[in-house]
Amino acid sequence: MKKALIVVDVQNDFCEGGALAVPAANSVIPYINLLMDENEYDQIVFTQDWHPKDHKSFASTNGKNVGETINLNGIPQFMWPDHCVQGTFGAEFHRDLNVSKATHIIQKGKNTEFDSYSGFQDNNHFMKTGLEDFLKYHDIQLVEIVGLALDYCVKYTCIDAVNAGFITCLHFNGTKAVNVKPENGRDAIYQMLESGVTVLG
Ligand code: VGL
Ligand code: ZN
Repeated sequence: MKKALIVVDVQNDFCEGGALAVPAANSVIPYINLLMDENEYDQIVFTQDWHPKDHKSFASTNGKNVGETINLNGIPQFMWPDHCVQGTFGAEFHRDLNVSKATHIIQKGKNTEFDSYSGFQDNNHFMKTGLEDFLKYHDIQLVEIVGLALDYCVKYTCIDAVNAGFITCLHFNGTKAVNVKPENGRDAIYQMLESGVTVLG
């Protein structure tokens, strides 16, 4: 059985001091490095939030305040601070993450009009990123998922992995929530369990 590790969005803007800092984000990095050192994965895929500077998920692009929700192409869109702008320091992987272990990188959120929490597809389910094809091409049957943020990109990546037919495991010790509302991380775990994600640790 072939296994992949998917490392979601461990980028400077989501880490301590970043534009969209996830509380205690940096604590996932040593855990993820240890997993990668076990050398038990056939593929290690990193996802990277990679937005144009005028992305429509940014409050600034729409003249809105951070925390508001707008309608974007028919679906609700939370207004984020500018983050992970292509080519900036904030979009780079954290320097403590062992990036040399990655066998493939998926960049997402590149279309100004659509946000993309999942590593598999945008939030409107309009375009796939190529992650599913990559994993299936390499005969991956099981995926383990870690990274940031539990209640956004990790959650949607896990649920799409199940729906694409992969046995899907979340490492609870390898993820942290944004918790815009304090219960968001907990609710995300329940939604993932209901969808058929196995939660480890
Ligand atoms: C993310 C909010 C906006 C994430 C990305 O990686 O969880 N969250 N863009
Ligand atoms: Zn984003």
